[in-house]
Formats: sequence, structure tokens, C-alpha cells
Amino acid sequence: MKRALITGITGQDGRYLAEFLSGQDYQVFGVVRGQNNPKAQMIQEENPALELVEGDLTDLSSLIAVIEQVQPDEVYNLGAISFVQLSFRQPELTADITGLGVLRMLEAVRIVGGSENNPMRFYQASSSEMFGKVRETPQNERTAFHPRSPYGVAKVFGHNVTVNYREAYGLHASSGILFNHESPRRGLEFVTRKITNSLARIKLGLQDSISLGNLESARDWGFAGDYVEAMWKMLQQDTPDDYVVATGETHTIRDFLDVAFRIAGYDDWEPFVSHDTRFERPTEVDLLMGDASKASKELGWTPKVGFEELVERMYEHDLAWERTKAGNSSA
Ligand code: NAP
Ligand code: G4F
Repeated sequence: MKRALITGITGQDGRYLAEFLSGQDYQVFGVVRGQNNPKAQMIQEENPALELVEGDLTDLSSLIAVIEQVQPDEVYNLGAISFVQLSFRQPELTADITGLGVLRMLEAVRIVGGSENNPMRFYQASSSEMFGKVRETPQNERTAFHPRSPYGVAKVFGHNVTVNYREAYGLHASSGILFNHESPRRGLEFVTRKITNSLARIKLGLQDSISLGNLESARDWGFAGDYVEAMWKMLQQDTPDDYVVATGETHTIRDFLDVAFRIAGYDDWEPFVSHDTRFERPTEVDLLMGDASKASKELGWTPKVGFEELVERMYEHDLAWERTKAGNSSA
């Protein structure tokens, strides 16, 4: 039985990846941080086979101890401060966790055993935010980076140091440059889930409107469940490499609102959406659209869930969830 270690196990991708790997007959270990982390119980109930270990991306000795204990065949580094807006307010913390955290993971793998004799495989969760003020469209593995947030800058560091450890120490270290991927498990702070959840509450009469920032930016949105398969496929290759993972389609926040409100049975979303400058960013990423032809050709990966189906899945989930919560509180 292969052993996989995942940081960021309590996040959206960690939960899908753990399920996927359990289904592939892996023994899966997830790194949980903090004292009595409230999400630990939830993910343990969701995936009883999952084994939780303690560690923090800001603490190298904890990461070495985890890797010594688990002796994984594959390490997936998904842990990060992943919310771009928070990275403007807490830039140093973001640099430490999202940037230096990658270096610490690579060091732990290198020190415990990631050499050619002990080929522990490593996946880094890189991001399309690295392209930032994009130099070309669509973006591919050779497109130059121009990050637009402390988060994007930290991801560029994490990406580059992963490439460096591959070249300097022969580590089997791959980097997935993933474009936005969403699901019913997406955090409520991200725009897609904020919209589907608020819309479900509007539909149920629990909320009047949604406050949003910039509606003009465009994102290449896919389904998280599809994207974790690409992570795994990268680590099954003989040679480590970098891959863009994306749908190749792009939609604005306005498009997302159009589709979500139509699915919920409204003709027009404008009466329900107000503008709030607090949700704008000092620098914005205007347009992301990925070219995943390398992943398609070399990994045999293509996305399965399309944009409208994704929006519908998220909305339907939130409607059922909010209805249950409302029922429970009135009971
Ligand atoms: P997420 O839901 O925000 O999850 C982030 C995870 O990181 C959580 O499990 C969190 O744990 C953990 N974490 C935060 N600080 C940590 C620390 N100091 N030590 C250990 N773990 C820590 O993010 P996601 O959407 O699943 O994304 C997974 C990864 O892919 C992230 O690195 C993200 O930047 C990257 N990425 C995401 C997307 C996307 O569209 N989703 C696209 C490209 C790249 P707690 O629960 O304890 O806070
Ligand atoms: O949903 P978002 O916060 O995601 P963003 O910034 O694109 O970052 C996500 O995708 C990256 C991959 O490209 C990941 F690396 C990163 O970890 C994260 O998962 O914002 C999307 C867009 C932005 O242009 C933002 O300005 O939506 C715009 N927006 C407008 N109003 C809003 C809001 N975003 C949020 N979160 N909340 C709003 O009210």
C-alpha cells in the first residue's frame, strides 16, 4: 500500500485529494495544525481511514518529524494562506506560510530522504495567480510571471524553489500551476461560494442582498474534484515537471452571477447585488485563462465538469445546506 502525506488536509483540495487517494488504495496521512483544530473532527468523520498527524508549515522541526514518522511515498504540499485578499492584510504571514512553507517542506523531504536512492515524490500547489498581470493569453508553462499580490509573490517563490530543489538535489518534485477550482467545499470567503451561498439564503428569505467588489475580472474556473486527479497524475510520471491545469474557458464575475441567478429562477441579479469597495484589491488580476494542452498530452488529464454544472452543483448544495440549518434552528 502506497503512503501519501497531505498538508492542507482541512482545505477544499486536501479533502478531495484524500478521498481520491483512499479510493486508489493509498494509506493517507493529513497534517493538521494548531491546538484542538476544530476541522479535524469534521475531516475524520468524512474520511474515517484518514490518519491525522500534527505539524505546521512555519515549524521545520515539526515537518521533519512528520515525514520521519510517516515515511510517505508521495507528499502533496497544499497548505497555504490561500485567500488573496488576506495576503494584502497579512503579507508577512503569507510569505512565511505560502512561500517559506514550501522551502521547509522541501528541506524536510531532502533531509529525511528525497534523494535518487530514496525517491520520495513531492507535489507543490502552484497557482495561476503567479501570472498576475498576464503577458499573454492563454497562459501556459512558459508564460512569464508577474504576480499582483503578496500571495502571488509567495507562490512564485514556492514554485521557483521547487524547481531549484529538483535541479539541485534530483528531487522528484513537480509543480501544478492550477487555475481557479471551486466546489461545494470551497471556503465561503471566495467569490464563487460567497455568491452561491448568499443566493441560496436570498432564495430562502434569509438574506436580502450580496455585497461584492470588482465584477469585471475573469477567471478560468474548474471543479476541484477534477483537479486533484491531475495532482496525482503528475506524481505518477517517471520525470518530474511543471503543468498548467485549467479548463481553457474564462468567465467574469458577472457571468457567474448571470448563471447562478438564472439557475435559482431569477431574471435579473442587479437588484440583489451591491458594490462594496472593501472587497476590492489594491492590485487586481484582470484575466486568467489557461492552456492545459501539456497536461492533456502528457498526463492524459482533461476536466470533466463544465462551468454551468459547477455553478449548479454549488448552488444546489448551498440551498440544501441553508435549508437544513434554518430547519434545525426553528425546530
Ligand atoms: P484552502 O481551502 O484555503 O486550504 C488551505 C489549507 O492550508 C487548510 O487546510 C489550512 O489549514 C492549511 N494551512 C494554512 N496555514 C497552515 C500552516 N501554517 N501549516 C499547515 N497548514 C496550514 O485552499 P485550497 O483551495 O484547498 O487550495 C489548496 C492549495 O492550492 C493552496 O496552496 C492554494 O494556495 C493552492 N491553489 C488553490 C487554487 C484554487 O482555486 N483552489 C488554485 C491554485 C492554487 P487550517 O484549516 O488549519 O487553516
Ligand atoms: O474568489 P477569489 O477570492 O479568488 P482569486 O483571487 O482568483 O484566488 C483564488 O484562485 C487562485 C488561482 O488563480 C488561487 F491561487 C487562490 O488561492 C484562490 O483560490 O476572487 C476572484 C475574483 C477576484 O478578481 C476578486 O477581486 O473575484 C473578485 N471579487 C469581487 N468581489 C471578489 C469579491 N472576491 C472575493 N473573494 N469576494 C468578493 O466579494
